Amino acid sequence: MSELIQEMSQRHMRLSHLMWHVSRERWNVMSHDEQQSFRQRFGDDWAPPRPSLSRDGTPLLDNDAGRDFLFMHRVMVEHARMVVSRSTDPPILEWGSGLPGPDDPNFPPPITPWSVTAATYPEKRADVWEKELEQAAELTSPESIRGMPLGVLGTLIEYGIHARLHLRYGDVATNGKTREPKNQAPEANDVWDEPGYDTLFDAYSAHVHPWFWGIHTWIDEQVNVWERENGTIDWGGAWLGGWSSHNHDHDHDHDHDHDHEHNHEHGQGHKAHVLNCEDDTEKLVDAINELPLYGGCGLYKSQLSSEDISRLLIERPWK
Ligand SMILES: [Cu+2]
Repeated sequence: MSELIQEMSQRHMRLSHLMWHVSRERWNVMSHDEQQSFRQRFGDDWAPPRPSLSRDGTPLLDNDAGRDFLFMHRVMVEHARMVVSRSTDPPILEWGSGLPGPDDPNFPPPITPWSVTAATYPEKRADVWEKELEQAAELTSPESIRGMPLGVLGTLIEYGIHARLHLRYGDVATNGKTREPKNQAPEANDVWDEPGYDTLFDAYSAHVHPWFWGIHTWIDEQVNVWERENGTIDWGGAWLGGWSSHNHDHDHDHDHDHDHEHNHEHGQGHKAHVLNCEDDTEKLVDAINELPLYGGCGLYKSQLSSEDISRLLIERPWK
């Protein structure tokens, strides 16, 4: 098994990724008192400064939560590149030069089990997907990105094409499992921590799936487009939750030719962020379980509709 999959399927990594997503999505559902008691029990680290959804589940466009989304996943991508660079693993899957088309034979949407069909997930249909890709191309064109706040870009991606990519490529996990409800921490149970629990439907496992890196390297490339159009980003204050990152020097001693067009310096002495979390898994489990449950919808189901995104791209209310 690859070192990357081993690293990503650690219980600690899984809990941190799930916690990062659910705390910013569920924070506004808690009352002020509940938020205070959460802070008292678990400290401020996982109390999101910029929740990404309103109380009723609407994505928030005006508080820069989308900037946190872009930064945190950029750090995850750097961490993954660092892990493979110091192992004998192949490079991570890179979609920075473009998302797979609706009929790409290498990346077919899984539609086999009864619960994972094109009827339940319209994203899996080629006609629907063609339109999604068109809209993503429009959203991320230089003309559209010029003058768009970074946080707006992050939110339009997170609750648009990103959520739909998870659903399009989501499948029953390799170990045959599906987990409900999706925001609750799983009991300590080897089933959920097996490397084979890798479904893109669940933030507890999505980052174990190799296509996760395709999705997030494409997103990361859009951040590079943003910088070309609007200037260099200062990521100061972007939220990583209880994860901290430090710069890690490493050499690209296996000079894979995947190392194209990163916006940072190439070659020796390359610095990558490395993720680290001091919290023990018991604390993370308790904190996740303290958050209000999702109702009928789970992670990656909260979305901005394509119609909403089209309207926003015309009205550009952030201007
Ligand atoms: Cu994520």
